[in-house]
Amino acid sequence: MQIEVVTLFPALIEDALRYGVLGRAIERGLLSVGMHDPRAHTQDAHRTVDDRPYGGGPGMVLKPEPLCAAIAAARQRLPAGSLRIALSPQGQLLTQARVQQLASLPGMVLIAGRYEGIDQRVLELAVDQELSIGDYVVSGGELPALVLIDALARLQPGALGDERSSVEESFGAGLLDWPHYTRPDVYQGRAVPAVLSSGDHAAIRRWRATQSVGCTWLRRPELIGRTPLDAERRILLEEFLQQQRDSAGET
Ligand code: 9D3
Repeated sequence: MQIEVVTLFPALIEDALRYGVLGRAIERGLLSVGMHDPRAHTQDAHRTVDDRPYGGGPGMVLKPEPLCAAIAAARQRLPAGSLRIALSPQGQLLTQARVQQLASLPGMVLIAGRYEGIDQRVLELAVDQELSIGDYVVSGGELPALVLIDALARLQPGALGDERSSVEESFGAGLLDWPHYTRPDVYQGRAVPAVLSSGDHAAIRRWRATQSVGCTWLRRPELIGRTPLDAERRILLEEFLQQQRDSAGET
């Protein structure tokens, strides 16, 4: 997959691309990420990329000409069938389902805004969709673009190596992880659940599935409403809730 990012801060994105799963995916050639700075597409001596908003108010708006020129340059490097996506607080919410859809594209231009936002005509003329990473405010589209790039990198075949398959991730999708433990066996008086050192792999799988569905019910009940539980998971949830009632009775 090929991604071209349009940003006023290419170094911010490039530095983050060197680490972890993302860095390895790029090293292995599973993903290629290029940068396009609208400032390189300005014509004036001051290399102006922003201007005051029509109608007044605080902040500045990204000017259409340099931004569109950068988008056009980015697009020239991409195969047919690629999409232009702007990161914007007004965009549709990024979900794992959306990441999976986008992962099948040959490439995309990601447009990261700064200041108060992007001139509406650019969004209408040169952008296919707008995406937000959630209902909170960050200072620009660069971190949201990195979030999307990272999520896409994990889905490229070969990116995760042995660590964990993305099939496993999408299988578990919709539920939270179970709790994880490593040595020592007892830490500050708290022991690791005995089942995890029992060597009984069927019991371990069952404990993890129970914890996964139970913790999701307690912390993120709305996730369970979204993907109804199969019969096995309903039984595991009943078991989890019964264990909860039992241990509440002891205290
Ligand atoms: C929504 C707040 N805006 C009106 C007061 C001002 C504003 C704040 C931050 C306008 C743009 C930005 C920069 N944010 C992004 O470009 C952005 C973003 C975000 O802030 N939250 C979640 N997802 C995204 S994607 C791009």
